[in-house]
Amino acid sequence: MLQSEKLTSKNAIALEDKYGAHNYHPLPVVLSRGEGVYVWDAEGKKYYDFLSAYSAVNQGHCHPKIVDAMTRQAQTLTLTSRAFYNDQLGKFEKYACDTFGYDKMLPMNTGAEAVETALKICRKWAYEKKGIAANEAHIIVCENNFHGRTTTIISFSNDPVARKNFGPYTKGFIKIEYDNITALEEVLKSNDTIAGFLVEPIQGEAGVFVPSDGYLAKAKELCEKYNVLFIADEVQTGIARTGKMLAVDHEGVKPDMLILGKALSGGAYPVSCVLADDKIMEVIGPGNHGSTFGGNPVAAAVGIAALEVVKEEGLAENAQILGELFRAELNKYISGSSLVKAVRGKGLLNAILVNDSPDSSTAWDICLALRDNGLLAKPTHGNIIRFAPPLVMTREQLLDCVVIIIKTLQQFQK
Ligand code: IF1
Repeated sequence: MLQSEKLTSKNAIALEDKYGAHNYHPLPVVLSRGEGVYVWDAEGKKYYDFLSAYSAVNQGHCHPKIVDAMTRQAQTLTLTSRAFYNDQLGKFEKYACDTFGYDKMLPMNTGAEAVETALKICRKWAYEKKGIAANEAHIIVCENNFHGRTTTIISFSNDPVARKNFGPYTKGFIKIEYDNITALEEVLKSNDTIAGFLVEPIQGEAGVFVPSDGYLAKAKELCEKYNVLFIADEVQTGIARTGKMLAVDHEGVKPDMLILGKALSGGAYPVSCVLADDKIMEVIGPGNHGSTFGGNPVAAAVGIAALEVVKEEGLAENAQILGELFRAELNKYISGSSLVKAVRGKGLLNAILVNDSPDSSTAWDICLALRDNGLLAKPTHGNIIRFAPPLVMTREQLLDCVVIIIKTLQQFQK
């Protein structure tokens, strides 16, 4: 079989089913092309993408500026490893540091790797700067978190599907309720082995759970008071998704460590990083951490282009405005419907709660019908449907999508 051979959707699904590990349950649609807010399946049917590869494709599919940066760099130099310098990485590091207001960046590839990186830096900082006794450091995490798939990260997950039978688990994590500032303070004041607090500014996988106003600012304040690093996982919420460059910007919080991934490349290439100031990042020396591909020249070229697009095209402002419009339009429908309980979210990271049990197939069936009507979205936790289109969407396109979504929901109205 040649790579250029054209497959039907049916054949493509059959191949994945036979030869691929079954670690996913995809919506049955086979995509073969993307441009901006649209994707096309193998038979040429066009869809609005309302997942954006879990918020990686904020800048839209195949953004010409990002593709151009990637292809030009791919034809020039792709990989040197960090055994040598390359002439792109420093530019990317400076651009990201200037954009987000940090002294230093540590580049990696995937979100999970960047989370692991932050955890390692946090522990090392705790022993070398805070003075916690060897191997005693704890990092506070939140219930229903999602930070990736590595053995350490799933060790502090409470999702049995992600975690069961992957033990023994990594120690050193304390789990508290999300959006509960008292719970955070209780742990901080009763335990002097706390190194950091790792938090998603909005919990994505938990079903787009937005914490109460002021939660992040208060949590940051408490972390300062107890000399604990506030670590924001903005892999999903960052890079304009929620209507600001970062979700923490809504509360004017500057994390001690900022974790970025996904849209840091516009979905063109795996690019992630941790940003921190020198007083933290200086605990990392040669040999302490690294990656063959992290900081490679293609990633660096793509990363700069992806951030430039976000600024040049005002994607944060667009996400803010369209997000408000989206929730307002859906709320009009919800007020007269018993099928959907609520719409929630920030910017263009939203979800609807289907009024049925998480064990029912209603949300999945709605997503199949949305697909048939030309819009792709995926259920999470059984009865929640996430809506996260690329941020390059226009007002007209968004209103067109609202029509599709409401028309589809009406098909399910009993
Ligand atoms: C999958 C979810 C989203 C993330 C946060 C780190 C990572 C992620 C806040 C790790 C990744 C992904 C991974 C993807 C599904 C997806 C997801 F539903 F599972 F939770 F987006 F909502 N921090 N999230 O959301 O980044 O290593 O994947 O690059 O299939 O596991 P990664």
